Amino acid sequence: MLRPQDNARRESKSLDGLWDFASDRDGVGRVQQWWTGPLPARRLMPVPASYNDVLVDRELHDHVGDAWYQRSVTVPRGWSDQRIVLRFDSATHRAVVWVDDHQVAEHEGGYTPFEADITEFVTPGESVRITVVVNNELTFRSIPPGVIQVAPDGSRTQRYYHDFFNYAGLHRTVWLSTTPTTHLDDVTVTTDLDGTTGIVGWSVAIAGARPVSVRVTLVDAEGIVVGNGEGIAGELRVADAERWEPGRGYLHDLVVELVDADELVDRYHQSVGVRSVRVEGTRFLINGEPFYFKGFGMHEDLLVRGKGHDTASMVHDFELLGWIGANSFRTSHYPYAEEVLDHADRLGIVVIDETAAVGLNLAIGGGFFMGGTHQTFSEDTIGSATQAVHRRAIEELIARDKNHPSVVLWCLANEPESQTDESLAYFEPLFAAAREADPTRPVGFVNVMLAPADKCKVTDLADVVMVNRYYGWYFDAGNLAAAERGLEAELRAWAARHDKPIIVTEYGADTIAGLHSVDQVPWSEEYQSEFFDAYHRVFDRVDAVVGEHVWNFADFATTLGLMRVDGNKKGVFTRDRQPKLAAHTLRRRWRATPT
Ligand code: BDP
Repeated sequence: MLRPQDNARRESKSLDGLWDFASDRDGVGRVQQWWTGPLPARRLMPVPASYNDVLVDRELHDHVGDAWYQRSVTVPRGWSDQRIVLRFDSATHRAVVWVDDHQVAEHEGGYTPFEADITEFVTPGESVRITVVVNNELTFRSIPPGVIQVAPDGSRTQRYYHDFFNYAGLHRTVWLSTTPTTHLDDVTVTTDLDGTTGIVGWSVAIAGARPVSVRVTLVDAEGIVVGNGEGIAGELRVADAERWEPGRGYLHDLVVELVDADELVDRYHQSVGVRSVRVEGTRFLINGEPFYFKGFGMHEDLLVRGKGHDTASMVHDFELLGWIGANSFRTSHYPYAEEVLDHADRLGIVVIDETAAVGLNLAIGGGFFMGGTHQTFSEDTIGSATQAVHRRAIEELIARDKNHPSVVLWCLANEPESQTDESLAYFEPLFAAAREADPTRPVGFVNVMLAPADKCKVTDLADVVMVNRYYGWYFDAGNLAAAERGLEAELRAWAARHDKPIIVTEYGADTIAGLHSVDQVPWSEEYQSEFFDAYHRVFDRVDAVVGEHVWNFADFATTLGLMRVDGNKKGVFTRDRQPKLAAHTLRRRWRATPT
């Protein structure tokens, strides 16, 4: 599946803007077939945005179930004899789509795109009604998992095992687009380096009946052709290739064309960053050079829009990453909008790309609302059905993001149970699926504090050790000397057990902007800053540590609870992107070393 594009053979039209919207509180829309006419009790809702915080409506904020979107669109009159495609960049967490009365698509998973060929249901120049039902329920069969509690009065509350608000809706652009009838269905690019020679491998998938041949042209950023090839798969060798590097997002354009004799049938522009990624012993190598990750775990989280993508906010967040000296981030805890990866590609920011598998651990959170002990991996909880959904989520993530040079590492889950035989059995096939889908990038997952080096079984499957640690916060809160000792002992234990690079993917302390103290008082700005200093002293002493990702870039929304003060406050920036004291601490450290 390729993204919509405008070129000599393809056109696209965004369907962003105001849509009709109705939340289906009583769950009757599917039975009453709401797609067959105008939505009842409709209001207007912007796309892209989460629907939760846009309107002043507490019930909608906490809505559990279906929500309906609808609009009409006139199909451009010039789109005859084309294949017409309707695409959703995301619909969280699952959706069914109708064009007029025809169901055209159904998709599970809130953070990856899906599309439908709607050519047979539309007429260029005429208008059609598009209806989407988006469902936000989390269960043991979804990624991420959750439980819906039903009160005696029948009202439903969504509970979940992760620490960010369950925003839902149409978070990203909806597209109408064309391709020729015989068209490029997919393009896969791989890159490597042989000394100063860049190697660009390509392979394409073609759909349609017309006999065509494939021609590829590699163009550098100055518009100079640096390679040519033919065939559905092949390899270009570029002498003295300009490389994509951390801090320098040099991009080539691979122009892929389908031709029939001299006629151009289809064309697709695929941007390419020529770089290599390898893990050797405890080193993470980009272009053969050891890379040290400096940056954050982030969230797609904005005032009003929730998880809705916003270009201005995205550009500003990247500016702040540059200001503070970060060279990388993790898409905690789900795949981000593709526009974010495009921007990382352009700027040379390195990305750890994560699935939405967060909260596969009933020891955390389970006791909070279910009482008793519950087995994480079992057919009654997270079992083979979840595993199938998880596997599809991994495959869809890799299919979507495989061509982004910024992505250097796949992260299959955040803090799952990983110390049991059941967890090993659950993850073994998922690691295999990721490696099959992409043999070129390392694969890992993020380990939780409950499963240290001598207990964790799943890290054996990974290329990189990734750990989230909260010494000085959830353990030894307020005692940074103890935190420093505990952290160092643990990281040394990981280094002794695995000959692999270690990335500390989370460390952080909740901090209320404006709260100050000369003592080491948790929640104060000084505490957050000194907390980071303590961690950094340890990282600098443990050679296998090749990365530090602070939790979190900015404060973000969560569910209500006594552990949270109007959300999670571990941001180095506030939710409206003002720096806390620790931002300056990080800036001094990160800008002191080159990218
Ligand atoms: C970690 C989770 C992250 C949380 C963080 C915290 O990976 O999602 O937000 O803890 O408690 O366990 O702040």
